[in-house]
Amino acid sequence: MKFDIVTIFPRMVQAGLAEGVVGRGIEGGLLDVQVHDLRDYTTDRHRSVDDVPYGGGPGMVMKPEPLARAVEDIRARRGVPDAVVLLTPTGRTFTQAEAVRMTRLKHVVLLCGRYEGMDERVRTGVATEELSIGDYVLSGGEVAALVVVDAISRLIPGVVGDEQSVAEDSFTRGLLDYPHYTRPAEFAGQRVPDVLLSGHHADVRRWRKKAALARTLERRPEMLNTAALDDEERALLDEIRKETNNERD
Ligand code: 6GU
Repeated sequence: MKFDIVTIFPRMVQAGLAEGVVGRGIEGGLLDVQVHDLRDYTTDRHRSVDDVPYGGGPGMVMKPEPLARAVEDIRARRGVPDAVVLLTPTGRTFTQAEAVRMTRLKHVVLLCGRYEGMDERVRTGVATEELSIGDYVLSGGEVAALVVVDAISRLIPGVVGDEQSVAEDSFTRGLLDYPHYTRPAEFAGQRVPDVLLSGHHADVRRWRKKAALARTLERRPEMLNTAALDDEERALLDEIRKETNNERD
């Protein structure tokens, strides 16, 4: 999959792409990611990417022309993208479902917003969609672009070594992940649950299912309204609800 990221902080983005799963995906040729310095698409002596807002008010606004030129250059040199995504806190929220949807795309351009905002004509004339990564404000879209590239990339077959671990992730199944343990069997006075040391695979599987459900009920109960639960999971959830009721009584 091909990504082009347009930013005023190319080194910040490059650093975030160099390590881990995304770094290996690039090295292995499964990901083709290019970072573009927005200032390379300016035409004035000061390489200006922002200007004062029409109508007055605080802060600066990102100029439309350098962004439009950057996308034009990417089209000419890298091909016509399937999506041009503006990263902004006013965008639609990026979720795991959105990441899954975007794995169908072959080429995505990511535009990193900065300052108080972006000239509205970037949204209407250059970008094809707008994404936010959550309900908080970042000082720019760079970290958000890295989040989007990471979440999509690890769903591409071969980018993460172990496909099974991706399939079992939190959110992929609509539930939070179960707790994980490794050696030692006792740490800081806390023992690993006996069932995990028992070697009974069916019991381990059931324990993990129940633990994932209990954790989801405790921390993100609204996820249980949309999770696709099988018969065993519904029965386990009833068990958990009875147990927590008994603890309260
Ligand atoms: Cl995409 N950009 C900025 N600046 N802040 C954000 C965001 C994006 N998503 C959440 N907060």
